[in-house]
Amino acid sequence: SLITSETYSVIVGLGISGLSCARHLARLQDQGKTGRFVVVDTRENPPLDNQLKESCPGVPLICGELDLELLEGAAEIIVSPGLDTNQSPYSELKKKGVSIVGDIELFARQAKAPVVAITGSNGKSTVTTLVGEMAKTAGLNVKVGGNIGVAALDLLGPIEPDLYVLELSSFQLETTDSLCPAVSTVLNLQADHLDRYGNMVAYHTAKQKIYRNCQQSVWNKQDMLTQPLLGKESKTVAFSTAEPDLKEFGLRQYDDGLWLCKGLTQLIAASDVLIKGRHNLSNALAALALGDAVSIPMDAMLETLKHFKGLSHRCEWVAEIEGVQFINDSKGTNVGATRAAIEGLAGDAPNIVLIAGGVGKGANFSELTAPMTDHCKALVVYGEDRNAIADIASEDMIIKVTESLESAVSEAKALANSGDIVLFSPACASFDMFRNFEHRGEVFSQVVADLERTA
Ligand code: UMA
Ligand code: ADP
Repeated sequence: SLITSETYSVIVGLGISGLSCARHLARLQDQGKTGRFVVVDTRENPPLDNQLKESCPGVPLICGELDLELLEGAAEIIVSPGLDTNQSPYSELKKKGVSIVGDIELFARQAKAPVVAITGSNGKSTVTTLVGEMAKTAGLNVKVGGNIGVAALDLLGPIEPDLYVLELSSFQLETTDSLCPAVSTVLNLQADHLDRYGNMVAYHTAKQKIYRNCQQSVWNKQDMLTQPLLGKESKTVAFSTAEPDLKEFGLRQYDDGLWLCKGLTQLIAASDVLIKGRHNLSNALAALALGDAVSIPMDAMLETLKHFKGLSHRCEWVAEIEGVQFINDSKGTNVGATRAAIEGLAGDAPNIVLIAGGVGKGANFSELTAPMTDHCKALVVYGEDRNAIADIASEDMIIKVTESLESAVSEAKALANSGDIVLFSPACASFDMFRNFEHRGEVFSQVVADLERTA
């Protein structure tokens, strides 16, 4: 009946984004600003159907195989980021002129306050949270969300904040056209999601979209793929962990140690930044450049860097058992992240026992060979792509292939001596064995806690 009677839109997917889109359209409906809509999901039991019933009573939900006629007749289709719009049926629908957008497009049409937009292969959540904390320390009313787990549309309310800080995935950027960020950044570009993109070119193109219509841009001088190709007319500032040029953010060595600097100005000693590892200094510099671009006062930003402890599941210290440190880096979901974690924690001699495994998403693991050879004494693998990871380790390294994360942890414990680090940084997605990276990290921490009790 929907099809013949009126214009309507279809939300595809009932995960975190789909639910936020339904709530948003329901609000607009109450204000008489939009027509009817329906939610569909290819899964028989989508995860959030109860929440939909509760918060949007009366909104129809259709599960299972997609109804193509329903999609074709829609004024607009709003797809969840987990769905690939370059595949059937969306690619054909696009050719027929059906508008296909995502949740960030709906957000962009509504939000008025300035937006800090952050993407990249790694460090997004850390930088997004940091910029949010910096704004809070400065007394601003700031809302933080996006790919970080709080849907952007759930940030909207009756009163506009002073600032939005959004973490955006390449998937979300693909389906967004109206966003005009006050400042945008691509933090870095390392191979990820190749199962969906096929090659780095398509992934690069999606990430570059963040610079479209931005007023200012921030990019990583050590990663040329992050340089804005779109939005060339915008003001741009670079950051790097090398010595900065005049208006750039970077690191300078002084007699009393390494300092984070803007041009020639010393901002804060690296030793005063609480989050550790060179990758985190890079994240801190990016956050400073972004905050500076939207005029967050420098003293508030530096204060934040002194106290920000970092996020859970990102190189997070879990326990010390018999002199061995256990670190949970479950958010290390690609090769670049795991490489940064190894290099960030490395000691003078190889003292890391690395636990890795899961779903490799089409990645080439060989980029881990060199950092493992330099800094790891053993490798323990588990999960779907365990053998692909084991294959790239150098021959003289101790390698254990296991069947579960539980046995991987006990093997790792047996291989580590006092002074060593057991680093859990999977370099893979988690969905072969876990709900998500948080669940995976919690299981790791639980297994370590059990070991600690019996030690
Ligand atoms: N799915 C179906 N059928 C459907 C709809 C979804 O099978 O009809 C499947 C998808 O293929 C996917 C899963 O359901 O495997 C979840 O996808 P989704 O698009 O419904 O996800 P949401 O629950 O809406 O969560 C999304 C982001 N997830 C993805 O992009 C896959 C979350 O990022 C994000 O926090 C949330 O929106 C709020 O903005 C997670 C993520 O893994 C953390 N992101 C990727 C990453 O960071 O690498 C991009
Ligand atoms: P994202 O949100 O992009 O996944 P996070 O801030 O959650 O990024 O960090 C995820 C993991 O990526 C960390 O646990 C660490 O291993 C690695 N990482 C963090 N920052 C960087 C960086 N700037 N460069 C490379 N790897 C990084």
